[in-house]
Amino acid sequence: MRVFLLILTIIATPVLAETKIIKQVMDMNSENIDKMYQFIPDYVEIEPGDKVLFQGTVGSHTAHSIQGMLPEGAKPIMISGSNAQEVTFDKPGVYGIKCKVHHRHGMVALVVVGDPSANIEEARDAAKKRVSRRAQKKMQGLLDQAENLVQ
Ligand SMILES: [Cu+2]
Repeated sequence: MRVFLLILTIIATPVLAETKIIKQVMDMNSENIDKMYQFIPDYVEIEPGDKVLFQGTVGSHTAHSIQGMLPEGAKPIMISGSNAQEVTFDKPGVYGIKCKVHHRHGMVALVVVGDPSANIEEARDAAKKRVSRRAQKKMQGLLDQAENLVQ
């Protein structure tokens, strides 16, 4: 009986994993080109095992990992042509994400999973080479934000 109750308790305990949403948006009415193509939000903090739901990866928008901006062993993110796709982030560190079409207009985002120290320095170096000039300041700012979480 006790074992049965224990099993029941385990089954009934809700999984604590969280899901955050990142939307891809296009605002052709914006006067500022940096605001025309965006991930909103462009920065999220989650814990290992949590998920991000990428929404609006349609039309010309995509969500792709930026080369060198993901923890070792993590699977690169490659989403296109999907209105809603969930990604589970298991490995701690920072994940740079770009829209392949609009990253040159500043369309980049950063997902921080747990302690960013796993790869934040490598990611910063990679960003200098792999992120477009227009998105550079934004991405370095997002990395600065993540740096505050280093334990
Ligand atoms: Cu885009």
